[in-house]
Amino acid sequence: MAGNKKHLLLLFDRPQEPCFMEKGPQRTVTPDYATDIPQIVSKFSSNAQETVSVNAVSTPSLGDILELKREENFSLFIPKHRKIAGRLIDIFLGVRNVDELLSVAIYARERVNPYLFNYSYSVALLHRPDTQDLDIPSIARYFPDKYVDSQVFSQARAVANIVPEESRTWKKKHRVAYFREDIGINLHHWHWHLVYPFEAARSVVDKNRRGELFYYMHEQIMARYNFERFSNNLKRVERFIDWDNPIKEAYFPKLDSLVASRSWPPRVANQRWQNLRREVDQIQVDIDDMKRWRDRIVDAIHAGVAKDANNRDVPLTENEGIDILGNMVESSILSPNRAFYGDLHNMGHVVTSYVHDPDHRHLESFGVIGDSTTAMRDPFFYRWHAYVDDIFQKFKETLPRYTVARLDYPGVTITDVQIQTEGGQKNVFQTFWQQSDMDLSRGMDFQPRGSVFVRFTHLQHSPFTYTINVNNEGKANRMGTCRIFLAPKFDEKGTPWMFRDQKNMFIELDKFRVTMKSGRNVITRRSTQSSVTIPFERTYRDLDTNRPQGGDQLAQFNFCGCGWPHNMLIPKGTAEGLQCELFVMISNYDDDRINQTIEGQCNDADSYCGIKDKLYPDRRSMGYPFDRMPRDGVQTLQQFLTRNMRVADVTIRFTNRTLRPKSGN
Ligand code: CUO
Repeated sequence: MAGNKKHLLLLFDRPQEPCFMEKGPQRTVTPDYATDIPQIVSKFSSNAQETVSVNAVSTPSLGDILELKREENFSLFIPKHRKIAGRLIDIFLGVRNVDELLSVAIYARERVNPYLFNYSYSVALLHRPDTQDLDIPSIARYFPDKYVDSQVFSQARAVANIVPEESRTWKKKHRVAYFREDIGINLHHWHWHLVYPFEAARSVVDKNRRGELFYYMHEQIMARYNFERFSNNLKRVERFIDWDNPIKEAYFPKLDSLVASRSWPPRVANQRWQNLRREVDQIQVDIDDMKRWRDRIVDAIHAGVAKDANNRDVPLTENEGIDILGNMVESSILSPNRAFYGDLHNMGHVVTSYVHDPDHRHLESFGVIGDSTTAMRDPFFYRWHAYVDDIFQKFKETLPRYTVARLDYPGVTITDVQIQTEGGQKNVFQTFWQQSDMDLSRGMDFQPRGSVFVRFTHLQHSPFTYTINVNNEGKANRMGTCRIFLAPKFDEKGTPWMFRDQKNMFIELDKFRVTMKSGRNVITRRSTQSSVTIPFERTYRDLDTNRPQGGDQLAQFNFCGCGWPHNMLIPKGTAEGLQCELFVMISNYDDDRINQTIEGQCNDADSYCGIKDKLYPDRRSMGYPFDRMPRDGVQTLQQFLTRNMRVADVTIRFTNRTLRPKSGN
């Protein structure tokens, strides 16, 4: 049969295997484009139920894209890699229609490094007008080696060879690093960077407020990680500020790369950042370069003005400054002057990832922190991002404080806030462990067909409902934005917070529009509706078996895969109950509103991911009202409150029990 849109997705399957081997549930085979090896085709495709033919097209020149060998690892943080990824994306964006894309993609897939292919192809499918309705499958299914302990694969291979056609399930041992190594969290982070690349065609990179969202999404990761640390009697992460000092944290990934056929390099304790001289990656960076970039950025913050390449002023204004700064620090191609402000955050990842082999004398590749797919596993990721966040906070400290007038919603008073957990007590969140199964067979190259399930254990919470009582003193209906945040009630010493510190601990739980009639209103909202999360099924989606048939459900399913995994919405808490403060605010919708239609768009995790091809759906600064220092005289959260805000004392109670998978496997 002729190729069609859905066949484009088959090219994600079994990334190391050639196209002429069967892919997908129909065991579809596509020709090995432009190489003619019919004997092998017939040998491998004898079971195929579907064959796709593709049109001959003029083949693109792949040039330096081929310099990254198939067995090497790929990282967007490495300038050479991101340059060739940009070229490949442009090739995929440049072909005229779906038929040609299929041909060109098959041609490229046979030749290009599989990680590079997967990344560039995903970005292109997300951004081409004729393919953006396609769902990009979860990368964990195709490159499970980036998420799952290496032992699992040797077991999977051994058993898969003995019982070829049955589903097989293995238990994966739970580890203490339940947050850092959570598959869903790492998938969210990968997907976020897929939606917001920092280098590609300008039309792909230049999204509304992307520099600000880089700041905010990573600020929330830090707040969430610190919350988990509090749940385990640990202090907040210390930012990595003295770059000449050794890195205390060791990290041993225990992952094996199935594609690169080698393990990820570990980092032993007390390594120091070194100047990089890696000709093979075309990287030459000195720690002194990093220090110069840092100083120039800090100077720009203090001056309130950056300089572009022509030495013209780029003012860091109250509303847009954070966006410009985000692009400078990350950095993205939107940086006002990349030569001058450099590539600070990205190079922090790179320098750390090569700390074991800075001049390539051992021919080693980068560690997990050098790849956005795996970076969040490394404890040092949080020390580096704590540093990066601190730069943004320094800038925020220079901005005007919110006056009462910019916080209040005259005539709107919240009189009560509570949460009710299903089958539990009022104002108590319940957390526990849950097991789930994921089919890895799509990533198991050259293995017999049939499902290969891995069982993994992750954090979970009971569903709950917010109930918010609001009084609208006006005669007419009023619209507002309800903003819900959560933070620990006490600092690590057990003393009540100063507002200036607690504001950075608040994690966003939800944000939604409300209409209030005159008089008393009771607003209820379910935890599963959260504007920061996507449902568990979508994080781990299997496009073939979970896909709804049509209608509303299908539209929901088609929303993008970016979003915090829902099972990680509530931090773990403690057995005795971690005391927290639940903050609810209703702001005036007139000051929040963005005029646009978003129907059919990917928007259910818009707080952290924005909305595809649309404006960020909230006019306020991201993190409002906690993104500024407090007004004069405000020391505590209680003093910060205006009538349209309310705080409830809540606890998070963790029970050390493990629920079996829902499917009962
Ligand atoms: Cu997401 Cu540093 O930006 O990993």
